[in-house]
Amino acid sequence: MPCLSAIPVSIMETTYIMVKPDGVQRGLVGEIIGRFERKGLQLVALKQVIPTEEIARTHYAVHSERPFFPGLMKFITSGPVVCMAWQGKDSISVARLLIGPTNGREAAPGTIRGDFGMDMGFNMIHGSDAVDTANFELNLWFPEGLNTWTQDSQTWVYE
Ligand code: IDP
Ligand code: MG
Repeated sequence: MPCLSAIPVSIMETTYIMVKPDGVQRGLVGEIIGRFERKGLQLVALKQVIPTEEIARTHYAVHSERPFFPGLMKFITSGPVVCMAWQGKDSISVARLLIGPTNGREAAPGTIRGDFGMDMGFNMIHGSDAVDTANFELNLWFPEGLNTWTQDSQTWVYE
């Protein structure tokens, strides 16, 4: 008998994705949204905001003692970001694969950072890294809540 418990269980998740000010300034919003759509993820919230110092600090609180933190705050509050929530099986890790590693110079071609990025701070996009951080970030940026809707094409995305 195969050991079924060894098979990883895929669960429906929602991840917080944000196009950072450099991605918005460079006109990459449509390109980035297109990649998430084409992958088969479902959009459940979307808006453009100019982050306040307070929301930026809360979002990146885990990095508050790092030397790059002041620069990161200046960057994130410098202009509009595009906030999104994307739903799908394992959407948190799937999104991180689409995004690629932090430094664009080390990110593989085919990933968003690998295709468009050349730096560490200016890396165009944020994606939640775990279920608890995703929930924290979704509540922070979307206190109004997310949309619940049925996307008919999802029946052709999952077997
Ligand atoms: P991640 O976005 O790939 O999860 P984190 O390590 O969580 O990367 O860092 C959060 C953000 O802080 C990065 O996306 C990047 O914009 C910025 N950052 C991280 N490390 C550096 C650095 O060494 N110099 C400048 N900015 C950095
Ligand atoms: Mg991170």
